[in-house]
Amino acid sequence: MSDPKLQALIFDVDGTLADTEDLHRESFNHAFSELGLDWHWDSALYTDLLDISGGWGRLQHYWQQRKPDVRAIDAHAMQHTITRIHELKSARYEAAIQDGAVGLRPGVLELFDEAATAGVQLAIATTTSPVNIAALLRRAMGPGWRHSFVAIGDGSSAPLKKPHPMVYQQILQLMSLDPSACLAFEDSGNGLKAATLAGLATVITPTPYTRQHDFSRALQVLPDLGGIRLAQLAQWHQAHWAGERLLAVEI
Ligand code: XBP
Ligand code: MG
Repeated sequence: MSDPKLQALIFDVDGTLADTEDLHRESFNHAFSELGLDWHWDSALYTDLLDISGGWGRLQHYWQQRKPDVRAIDAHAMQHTITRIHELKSARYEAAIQDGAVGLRPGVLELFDEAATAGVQLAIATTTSPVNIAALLRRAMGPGWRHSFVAIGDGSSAPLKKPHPMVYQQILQLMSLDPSACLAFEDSGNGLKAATLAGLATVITPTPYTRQHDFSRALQVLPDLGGIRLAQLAQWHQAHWAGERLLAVEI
C-alpha cells in the first residue's frame, strides 16, 4: 500500500488559528461585571477552567464548584443565568474581534494560501460558536472567508465537546476522507486527545494557557506555524503513516 497522500488540513480555532483565549477571558469578566456578579477569572484560574471545553459548560462547571448545593428548582434559574452570561460574553468577544483585537497566529494565512494553491483542502474543527469563527475569519480573510473551507465543525454542530472526538469525526465524514489523508492542528491537550481519538496525526502550537499540557502523542510541537511549509507537513505526515504501517507489520 503506498503512503497516504496529504489531502486536508483540519484546524482548531481558539489558540491555534489565533491566540484568543485571553480575549475570551476578558469577555467573560466583562459579562460578570455587567450582571453585577462578584466573579472574576484571572489567568491562573482560567488556565484551569480551560480544561472544560466550551464557554457555556465552563461557566456551569465554575458555578457548580462555587455552589455545589444548587437545588433542582434553582438548576433551571442557573441555566438561564449561564445562558445570559454567555450571550453577553459572546457579544463582547465578537465586537472586540471585529475591532481587530486579535489577529491570526504566524504562518496561518501563508499555509492557507499554499494549501489552496496545492489543492489541499482546509477544514475547521472547533468547540467555539459559529459567530466567533465568522468574526475572526471575516476580519482576517475578508467577507469571502467561508469559501476557503470545505467543512466546518463547531460548538453548535458537535454537542459532545473536546476531548470527545465528535467534531473531528464529523469533519472527516463531511469530507469523506480517512484520517490518514489529513493532519489536525491544535493548541491544547483536550484538542490533541479529540483529534487523536479520531485517528488523526496532530501538529501542536501551544499558547501560554496550554504549554504545560501533555503533548506526548503529538506528531510535532511547534512554537507556531511561522515558516512551516506544506512540503514539511507532508514529510511529517508521510513519516508518521509509514511508521504506523511498520508497527503494524512488526506486530
Ligand atoms: C476553545 C474553547 C471555547 C473558547 C470559548 O475552542 O473551548 O470554548 O474557550 O468560546 P477551540 P465559547 O476548540 O477552538 O480551541 O465561549 O464560544 O465556547
Ligand atoms: Mg483550541
